[in-house]
Amino acid sequence: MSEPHPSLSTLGWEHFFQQQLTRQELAETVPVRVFAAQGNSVDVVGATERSLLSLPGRWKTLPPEDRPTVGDWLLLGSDGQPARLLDRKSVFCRNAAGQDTRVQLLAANVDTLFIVSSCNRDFNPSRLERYLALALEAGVEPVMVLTKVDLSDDPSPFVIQARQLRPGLLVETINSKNPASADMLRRWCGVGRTVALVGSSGVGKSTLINTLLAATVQETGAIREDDSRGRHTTTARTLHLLPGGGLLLDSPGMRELQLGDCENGIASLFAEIAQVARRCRFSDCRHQGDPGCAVQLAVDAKELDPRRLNNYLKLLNEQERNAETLVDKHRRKKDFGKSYKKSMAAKLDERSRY
Ligand SMILES: Nc1nc2c(ncn2[C@@H]2O[C@H](COP(=O)(O)OP(=O)(O)OP(=O)(O)O)[C@@H](O)[C@H]2O)c(=O)[nH]1
Ligand SMILES: [Mg+2]
Ligand SMILES: [Zn+2]
Repeated sequence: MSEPHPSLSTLGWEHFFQQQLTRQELAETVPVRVFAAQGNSVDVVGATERSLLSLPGRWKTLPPEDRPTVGDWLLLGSDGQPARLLDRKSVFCRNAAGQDTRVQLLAANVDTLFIVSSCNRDFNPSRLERYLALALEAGVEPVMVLTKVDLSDDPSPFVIQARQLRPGLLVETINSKNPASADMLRRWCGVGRTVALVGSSGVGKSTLINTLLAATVQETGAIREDDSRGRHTTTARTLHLLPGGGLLLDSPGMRELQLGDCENGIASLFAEIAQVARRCRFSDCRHQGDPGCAVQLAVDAKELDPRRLNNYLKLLNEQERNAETLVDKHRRKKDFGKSYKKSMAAKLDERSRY
């Protein structure tokens, strides 16, 4: 017996997407959600079908941010081919790893980000701050999920450290292998809600997804004994529909999360530093031994955490290194804005004729 197809709202369809369609598109196109995207092929799920499509030639020349990524909504034309990519509610991107300075999209239309870390040697506050900055930049609610609580004699130091990363941050401790323990995460997995799981390799993202799905859909792999690191078992980003509603996005543990355009996310995450920095003598103070630096004074007085200051400066530097890319990106955004406005004007024009 084949499984019943999910409704569009189960897949995360909402007014925000619906209102982007012209009358003609409403009549002639079919919305589908991208469950996986690899190269030029996209695995899409709609209310009546699931199919693996090849992107038509014209999509291949588009900049990465205008091509479909996992979580995106696409309109399929009457020929069954992708016709248009809908505007995103939220998007995660990073600068591609290594020398490549291009932007790489990680996921779109995510409601909640589970930042997964385990209660062991792999726990690293500065790395978690990268993910937090990413979530805040995208306007997506972050939840810190600390796994392997069953292997820890006392998980409380990890919880305390995680809570210090951001005032009011939600921190959950679980055993990813235990359904009763993982259940507490279901409150973020309501019908049509999309949760993305990120974190280093081996922290238990795929294990958690299997447990919540009550099925083994994702392969998992043992971590290395010597340093608790994972073996990069998951290699692609994929969406999974939970039987009771909700969508989970598994992703490969990242070796390197190079932050791209993340200025606002960083400012929001390190708000306490920005607040003290207003008292620095010079408005362009780098907080690195500059005269009259209030931030340095606050660190000396133990009012600011030196680790946080270091990470803040490091992430800001990363921004500057990526500046050239960002200039390109902003130019593209501007061009995109122009064409978007033009298409919106055309759409409104079309509507006013009915
Ligand atoms: N005891 C215990 N083991 C866990 C827990 N979570 C994950 N594991 C184990 O940790 C190992 C790695 O889990 P995965 O789910 O493959 O980790 P991942 O985050 O998906 O890793 P990548 O796909 O490499 O990014 C597996 O052997 C899991 O069985 C947990 O909460 N408790
Ligand atoms: Mg995995
Ligand atoms: Zn300063």
